[in-house]
Amino acid sequence: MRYRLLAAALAAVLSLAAVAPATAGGWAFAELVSPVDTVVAGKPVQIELRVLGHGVPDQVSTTGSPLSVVATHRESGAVVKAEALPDMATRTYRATMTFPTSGAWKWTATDGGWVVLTSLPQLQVHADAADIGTTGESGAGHIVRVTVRDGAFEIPDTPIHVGDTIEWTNEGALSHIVMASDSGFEDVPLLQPGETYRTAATVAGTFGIFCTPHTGMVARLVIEP
Ligand SMILES: [Cu+2]
Repeated sequence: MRYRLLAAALAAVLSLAAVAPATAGGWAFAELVSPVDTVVAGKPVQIELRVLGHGVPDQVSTTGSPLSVVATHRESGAVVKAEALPDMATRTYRATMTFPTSGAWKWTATDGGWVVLTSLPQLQVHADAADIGTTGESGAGHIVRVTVRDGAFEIPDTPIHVGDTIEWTNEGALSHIVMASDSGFEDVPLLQPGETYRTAATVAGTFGIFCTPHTGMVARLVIEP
């Protein structure tokens, strides 16, 4: 009896450890204040970010350190970097960025400490202004539903193919992100409890996915041709 209680207590501690933040002393996610959706290649665009303590919307704050924003062109691997500087009055971070090439870019923001490496919604850069609004997602394939829980990703056994849509639903009590360092994988930005976000499977491969602050949240996602 005593042994069983001890085992249960140990299991509880282990499950807590699995979703414990990677950095001691708290952490925060970053997100865009408003969507960035009319970007033209070669034209500077203003980016505004904010940070959410533990992913909680009412804990918007800043330490005064700039955010490092890194964007990767998914097709070529070209990288654009910027420093988003804090504005203590609005508690937001601003940067001006220029994306040289049209197409899909994935990007992240972090201050290297408290604000953990956070994925932002995939950015579609257009070749010219006339092009905006004409390139919709294909959505030709199936919808594959993945459940995000506090501590784990539940990926269905059914194969995922290029052209499919992956629908991520956060059924946990915490906020999460889903990202991979590989540019072939379209990241999922900040997902609050109950929220759903759709990404497109556009590149075949095996991707190691993770949620930065929750070190136990890792999985392997296979996208077949
Ligand atoms: Cu998480």
